[in-house]
Amino acid sequence: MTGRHGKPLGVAVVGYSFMGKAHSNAWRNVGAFFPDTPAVRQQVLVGRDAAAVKAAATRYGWADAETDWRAAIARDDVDVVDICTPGDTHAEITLAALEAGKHVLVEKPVANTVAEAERMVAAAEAAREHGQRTMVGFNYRRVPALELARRLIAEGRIGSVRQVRASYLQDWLTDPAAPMTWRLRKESAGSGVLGDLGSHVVDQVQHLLGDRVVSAAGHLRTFVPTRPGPNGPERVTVDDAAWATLETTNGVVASVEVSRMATGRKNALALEVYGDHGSITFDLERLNELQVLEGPGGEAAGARRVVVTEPHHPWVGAWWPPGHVLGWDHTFTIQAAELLTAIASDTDPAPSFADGLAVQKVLGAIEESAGQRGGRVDVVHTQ
Ligand code: SOE
Repeated sequence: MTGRHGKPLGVAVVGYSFMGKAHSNAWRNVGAFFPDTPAVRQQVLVGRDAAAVKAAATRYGWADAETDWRAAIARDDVDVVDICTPGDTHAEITLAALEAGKHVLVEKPVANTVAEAERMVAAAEAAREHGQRTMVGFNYRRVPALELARRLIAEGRIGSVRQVRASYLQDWLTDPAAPMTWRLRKESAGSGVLGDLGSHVVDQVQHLLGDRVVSAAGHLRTFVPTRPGPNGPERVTVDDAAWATLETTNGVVASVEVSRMATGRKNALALEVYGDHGSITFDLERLNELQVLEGPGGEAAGARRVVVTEPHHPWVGAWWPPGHVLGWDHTFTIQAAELLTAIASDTDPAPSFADGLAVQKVLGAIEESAGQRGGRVDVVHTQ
């Protein structure tokens, strides 16, 4: 299958480090595993360091490298702009790409502020009239086990949900000598672990429940206030860890805990959903599994381990035979496939920019609450 003009859809990825690499791998593989999606051509990889971006482009299979994202967006052979840059540039690049008539995929969090996210939603709505599609890269929505969990919850298999326990813990900042990065500066990252990992968690809470968070109480903490910077010690201006309790429209209470200083935890996203007659739990470090308890059961009741590798499980049929597990990188390939499918079928892909904005509002409420010693703050959704 080809793009709308009979030619492969040209893709530009802006950013070539960790996320740019993950997305490059996705664009490279998507056609092989999802042959019914429109064909793509890896047209151009964008980065500021000419030599480094050129080397990355060669390594990851891009036709060209470019140091100016505006030049990449202006190209006629680019149809999709995929933004993998720090959050402070998301709004500017997105608005320019939409203005230039492109489809846009933007990494999470959608933006650094609610105001920026609102501008992006408005621009996406206008561009939609011209058939342009927009999507936020909450890649954990593409973990087959989590999509199965969402479907089971929606079918009422664990009953009416009362509470959620959600955490996302990493430890790459445990050492106080770990150097400054853009992720630790408010001007580039917007917030610390709250936006980086908290955004995934809040999106999962809302997505798994099909519900919106309507109030939040939060607490933020920066454990290491200065770190070695390029010009000597530099102040860390964002949070290292964050905690929150959230309430949803349907009265579900979720506890959230995120940290990049949880010694020994590498990339531990854990989600536990408790209903009135069952529960579902998930741990990203065991990505192909769900623990499911359906109904109260009898003497031998207990959660059963479901290995989510059957061809009828979400997206799994595109990959390997049962038991041949998937990994973190597959989520990005599935994400690319979902966007391409939406482009080909003229439908709205999810997660939308409005979903990104809904997350941003919750993050904003957590920050506001933390600034007033944890008082509960309402979240008002207009979409
Ligand atoms: C760094 O904490 C990071 O790369 C996040 O930015 C990603 O969203 C997460 O998936 C893995 O960790």
